[in-house]
Amino acid sequence: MILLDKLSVQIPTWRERVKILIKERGDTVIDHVTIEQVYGGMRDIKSLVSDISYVDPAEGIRLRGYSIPEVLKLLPKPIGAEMPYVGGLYYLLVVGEIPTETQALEVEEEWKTRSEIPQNILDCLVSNSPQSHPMTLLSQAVLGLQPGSQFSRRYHEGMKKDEQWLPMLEDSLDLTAKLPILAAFIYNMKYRSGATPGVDPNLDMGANFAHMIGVDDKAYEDVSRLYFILHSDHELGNVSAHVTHLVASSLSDIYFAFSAGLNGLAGPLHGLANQECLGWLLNVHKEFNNVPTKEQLRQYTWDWLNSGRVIPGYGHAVLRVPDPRFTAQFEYAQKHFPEDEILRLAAMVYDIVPQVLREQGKAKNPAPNVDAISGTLQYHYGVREFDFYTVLFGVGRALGVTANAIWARALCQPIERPKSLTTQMLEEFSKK
Ligand code: NMX
Ligand code: MLT
Repeated sequence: MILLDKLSVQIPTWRERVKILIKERGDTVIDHVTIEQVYGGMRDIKSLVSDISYVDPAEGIRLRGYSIPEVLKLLPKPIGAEMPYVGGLYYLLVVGEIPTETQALEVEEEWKTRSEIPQNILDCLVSNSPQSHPMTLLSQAVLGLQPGSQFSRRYHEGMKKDEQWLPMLEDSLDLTAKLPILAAFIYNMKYRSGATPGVDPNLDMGANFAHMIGVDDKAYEDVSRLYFILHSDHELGNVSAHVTHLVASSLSDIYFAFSAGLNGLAGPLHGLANQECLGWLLNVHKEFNNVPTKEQLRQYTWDWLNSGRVIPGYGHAVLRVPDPRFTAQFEYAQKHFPEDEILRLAAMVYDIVPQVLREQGKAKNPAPNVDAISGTLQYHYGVREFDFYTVLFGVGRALGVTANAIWARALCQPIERPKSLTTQMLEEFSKK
């Protein structure tokens, strides 16, 4: 299998590289930490390593060193498609090289062989309350896959530490193969009262997802590919990636770890902001019975802020410029459906909200993040049940966190355990 072959060659060299770095330069100081940071959600403290992606505050994400425009340009695409194979993106994240079309297709084919979902998991999903949020269902379904973990089985049989990445790779391929199908099942069960069309062996992952939820539209196939690629990774400190990494560091398998990561993604300050954001846009539209004037929108935004709430889709813990993942989706929408009313509203929000946030002077970054626009694309193509949007984020995020998890095992990273202090200790530190 292509990823296994590539990793088997790369891992010994990386292990040696890290070993030498720690041995010869392990005492190098890379940061200092303030009391404000300790109380402030550990913002900017450099304490994690990931070679899968890096977020530059002034530029945005680079996946394996490639910017979003480069990723979208360089990855191989299906014939006639505007957006690349998701399998190619996974190859890039795991291996660190832009794949050929054959290599991208090998990942896509590998996923097809692993796509079957045990019936008991589907039965369990069906037995949920109709009120269950789709993220509750997805997280539960991922946990339902846990008994199939090869990592867990091999660990309990007895496995050497330096072999642990092998079953982590197997589990990661299984999980990323099954997730789009689970997501489609949840969508069809909740909103289309019916069975999920099976995986079409002639379609790639993005197109298959569109097919499975009944949106047989070439443009939506591209939107799906774009969506999963853009949401895949955002370095290691964001809640969903960090939680997954933290849980897996105790040698929990990827099902335990990613289910926990999904629970973090379900928070409104993180992935759930995409459903909140579309809800916000639709509320504005409803309130003014149309796209409002700029003055009306400005006043609405102030009233919202003055009621103590955040504007979903704006601000970021690391970024200090418009998120390039926002820009990629915004440009796609402007190109394909410039007349759409919700898009026209989102464009006006992009104009007004940063001005208001700047005037208010609280948010360190008044610019839009990935969630400010993603729902507008989904809504345009008919996926209008916006409590489903964070599930889409989760399907994408699995690609990045599993790539990180494979490498964390490959480099035998230890259990994560930062130190906590008491307030009194911090007070004493501050007097020194
Ligand atoms: N609307 C109103 N106030 C905001 C916003 C916003 N969009 N962004 C930040 N602020 C406030 C923030 O609540 C804080 O207020 P206070 O001092 O009263 O606690 C102040 O500005 C300083 O916050 P920052 O340091 O700029 O932001 P922080 O790093 O703490 O949080 C977010 C980052 C993303 C949680 C924050 O910007 C936010 O709540 N945004 C809206 C929710 C959102 O879009 N989340 C999705 C992020 C991307 N994702 O997918 O995960
Ligand atoms: C993400 O994609 O995880 C979000 O932008 C949040 C973050 O990076 O902190």
